[in-house]
Amino acid sequence: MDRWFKWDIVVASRIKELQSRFKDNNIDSFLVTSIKNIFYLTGFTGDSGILFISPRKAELITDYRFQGEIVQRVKDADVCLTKKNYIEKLSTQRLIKRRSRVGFESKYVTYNLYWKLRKKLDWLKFKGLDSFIEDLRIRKSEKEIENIKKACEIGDKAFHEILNYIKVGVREIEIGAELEYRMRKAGGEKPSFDTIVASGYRSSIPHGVASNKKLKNREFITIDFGTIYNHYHSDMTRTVFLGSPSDKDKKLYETVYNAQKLAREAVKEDIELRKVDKIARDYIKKSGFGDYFPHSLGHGVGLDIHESPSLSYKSNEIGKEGMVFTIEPGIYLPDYQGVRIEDTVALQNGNIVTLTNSKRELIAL
Ligand SMILES: [Mn+2]
Repeated sequence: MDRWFKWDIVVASRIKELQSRFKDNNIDSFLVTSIKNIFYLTGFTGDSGILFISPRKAELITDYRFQGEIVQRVKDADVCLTKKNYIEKLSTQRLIKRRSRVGFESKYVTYNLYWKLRKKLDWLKFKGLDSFIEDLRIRKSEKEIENIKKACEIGDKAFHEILNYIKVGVREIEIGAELEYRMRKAGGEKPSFDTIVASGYRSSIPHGVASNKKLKNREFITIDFGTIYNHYHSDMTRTVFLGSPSDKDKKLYETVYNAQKLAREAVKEDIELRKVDKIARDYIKKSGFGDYFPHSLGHGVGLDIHESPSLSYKSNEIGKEGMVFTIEPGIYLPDYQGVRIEDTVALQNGNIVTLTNSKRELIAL
């Protein structure tokens, strides 16, 4: 037995926007299988289901585990709770029978699922689109930015609290654990990714996940972390110093600090994002560290920790209202140490708003 929840359809602006793009993509319907994208379009917070979008309607097929408040919160799609296989259930729907060309998320549909779809929905032609929904996600609403901002504030607070904790002899994993615990206590759902705490020689690895290494005097400690609030991620990196830094250490830090500042100051609406990357990169090059900044300047942040836009020399994207992304130059000297400074920023009302606000000047503990 299936159970239906049918609402008076007021198709949400997001689903409506997708429907308006059917024609240009040469499709007459779209099948959403990524659970994050289903959440984005309907507010569904269950962890399994499929969403079928026809030119005028949307139907979410899921199961009884999500009955009750999860289903009640879904907007702009009829919901079917079924005991059948989702694809089988979908294949019997009137909504899909009349369609002929369905788009699907080629980035997420597995080879197995693809063949199953072709078999069960054999009257349809399938067209893989790799960023149909992601193209919408790139520009955030005010509410989405608020969630990211809140996640960033939780990170700032936790970072401030663990500064007292950073001492000679403490292990990197202890710093990471303490930071994650404090973010949880402040309302963060879980870490955005495996917390990076990389001290001394390990700070010259761009992504050194917290290890058993003990902190020593005269070391940089790179801490890169974030949390999730209402499904939205934060991302921040600070590099602190234990003891008193040498002139070489100071120059290393200052170079990254200045490059990050120049890049942040350059962000504005309609700028080519590749230019922002270039500004930071040129400054680092001019300072003599050109060979030691091996990654791109930044990435979009939202429902995923890494999403569009990208800030790199290859980027084709232009800064637009509602975009949220990181600015994170770093210099990693092999057999020495490294420094990275990262903030999450938003483009709002034509201006850059920095959402992570922990002190950026060198903190020597
Ligand atoms: Mn990042």
